[in-house]
Amino acid sequence: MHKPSQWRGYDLSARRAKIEAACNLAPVAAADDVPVMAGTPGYFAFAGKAVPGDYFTNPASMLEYQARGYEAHLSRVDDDFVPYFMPWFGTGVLASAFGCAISIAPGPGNDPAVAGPCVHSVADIARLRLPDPHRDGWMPRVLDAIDYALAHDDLPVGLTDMQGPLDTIGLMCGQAQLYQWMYREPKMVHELFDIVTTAFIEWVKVQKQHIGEPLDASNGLQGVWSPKGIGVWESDDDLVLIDARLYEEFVVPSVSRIFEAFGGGQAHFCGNGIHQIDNLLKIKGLRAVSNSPMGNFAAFTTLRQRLAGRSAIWIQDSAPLDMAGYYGRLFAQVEDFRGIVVQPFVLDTMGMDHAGGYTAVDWEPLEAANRLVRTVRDVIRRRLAGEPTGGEAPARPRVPSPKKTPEAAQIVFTPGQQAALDDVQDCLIDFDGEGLKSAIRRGLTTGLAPFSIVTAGLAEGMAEVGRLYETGECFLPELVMAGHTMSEGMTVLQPLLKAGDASQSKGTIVIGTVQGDLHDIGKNIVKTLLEAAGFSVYDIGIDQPPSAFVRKAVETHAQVVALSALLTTTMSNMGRVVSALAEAGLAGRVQVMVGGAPISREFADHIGAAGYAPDAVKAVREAERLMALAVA
Ligand code: B1M
Repeated sequence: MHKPSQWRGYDLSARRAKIEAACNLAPVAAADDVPVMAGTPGYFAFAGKAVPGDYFTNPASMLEYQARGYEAHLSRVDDDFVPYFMPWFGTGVLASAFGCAISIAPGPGNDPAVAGPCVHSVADIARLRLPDPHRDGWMPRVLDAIDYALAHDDLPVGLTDMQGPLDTIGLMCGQAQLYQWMYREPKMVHELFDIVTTAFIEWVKVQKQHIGEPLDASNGLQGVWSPKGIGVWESDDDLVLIDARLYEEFVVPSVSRIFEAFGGGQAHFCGNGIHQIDNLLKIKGLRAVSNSPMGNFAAFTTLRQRLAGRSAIWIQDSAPLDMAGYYGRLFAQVEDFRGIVVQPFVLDTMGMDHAGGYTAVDWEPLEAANRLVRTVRDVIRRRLAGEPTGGEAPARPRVPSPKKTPEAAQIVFTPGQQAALDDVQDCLIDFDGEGLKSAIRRGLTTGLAPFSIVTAGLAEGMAEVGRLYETGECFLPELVMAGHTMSEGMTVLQPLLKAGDASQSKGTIVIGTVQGDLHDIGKNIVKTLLEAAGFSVYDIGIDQPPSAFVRKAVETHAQVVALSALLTTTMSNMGRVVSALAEAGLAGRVQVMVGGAPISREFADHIGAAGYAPDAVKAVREAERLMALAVA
């Protein structure tokens, strides 16, 4: 590998040696032994102030932006960062090569991402072919950027973003669909993992050939120079969404294959993945885990304790606003800093709060980076000296069990009816669609009203699944499967409800993700559960402007418009939809419900949205409440 010891006069070898020691789990005697590197400039466009408009279309522009940024970084920031050119084209390059369209939300500060699934059926899977990196999707752009950088600068060049097979297949199929197939079509999903894993390996090999780096080391893996033994990086963000059994069956063999091909590797995820620790340790060749704890100090402590001595851990949060408080709490219980690499991204306009949320900042990134590095080293120094770090790990609030709904609590059922309702709930929780239909039919023969079967049977079963979801005893695939099973049961009840007493409990909902935002996993779950509960739902997709919501609401005579957003930068677009509905004369007639990780009831109040739900289960109840409010 071409491994210059200097770049533009800055010595890189000591930095590399430090990272190598950490990755080899060498003992840490002093704070300075722990590599600390602040990622500036972010190669992301997200929250970037000065990313050029032609960043993704002109390799010269990308190279110039990064090289200029790294030079400024090296001259000002006293850290262990090893610069390299990151051919960054967002998170959908591999999926695009299988046929997914890529879109870049309009406006500055947006990154390319998959615009929607490209696999809709089993037949689509049979048609998939291994991509040609010189022809398919956005792969040629990555290779062009690599070649350009090598020809025009002596900056080392690293790999593009590498979403792993789980994330990539989620993007290709849509996560909600994938999770159902994991249960219903496991053989087909194994085939999908097989072809995507092969494509992943081939894609990394082609990039490495162009770069001229060995298989088992890299100039750069998502921000970090990587020594021999860590040849590849794969993002496994969706591991937080699925349970350990599914991950072990589908993902562990695939990631093991990848890491074996590159002499070892590093797996990344954001958030709390402690339910997957045993699985991570089963991955052959796992040398490092990169994690954004996102303010979950207890989960990080557990992860750290379980990985200690077995794998390095790269901490990859966005830079926190309260640096001393954040790292004080994060490291409060770390006994041994072996294998720890601290690698925050200092974004130009966003910082992270203690809860992992993002808040606008007006800091000068290089000043913030220097402050961050000094703070982290000081916290580590205090911890090593046995002094308090200023952070006691707080107890995380326990999720309360849901109370029975008033209707369900008030109605008294005969023993036969109660037995039928129990069967309905059991079948729902077991994802047994056929059994559920039979249980519903049995319930009807005991004299149960269809609406009672919905509220006291299906809704109670869903509430139980929701409770298990909130307490981490089940995960998204199970929520999706329960929603799907409920829809199957509803096929028996729907015709009866149409003629019967519960027609007012249904209504029309337009749902979508707001402009600038391409996240749709949560929105799709909400949609599934709303449909399962008997609403007519029109899904207008992701990245939708206010006019699209208004148009669809008018066309479908919707009573509720449901908006989802995952990015702090796109939350404000929800307010624009509220205004657009008012301008179209629909205020009051159409109620707005908002949701998504950064959204709160206070925010909903602030933008004038009557409805808010923190999760998909509560979204159904909230939609029912809003239906009653919508003025005909
Ligand atoms: Co993105 N991403 N992402 N990402 N991503 C987050 C959200 C982030 C927190 C990661 C991080 O910083 N560590 C961060 C956002 C920071 C912020 O602004 N607060 C982030 C970022 C920065 C980005 C990019 C900008 C990264 C980049 O390219 N530079 C980019 C953005 C592209 C764009 O949108 N323009 C990006 C891209 C992606 C992927 C494409 C790779 C992928 C999305 C795939 C997809 O959606 N099809 C992705 C993913 C998967 C995530 C994480 C890992 C998971 C999000 C998720 O789906 N959660 C996330 C980090 C994390 O949380 N661990 C992250 C599961 C889902 C079920 O939860 O959507 O909250 P959620 O839905 C819940 C509730 O919120 C609620 O019900 C759902 C189920 O209970 N709910 C509603 C949702 N909508 C509702 C509507 C309602 C009611 C309830 O009524 C209408």
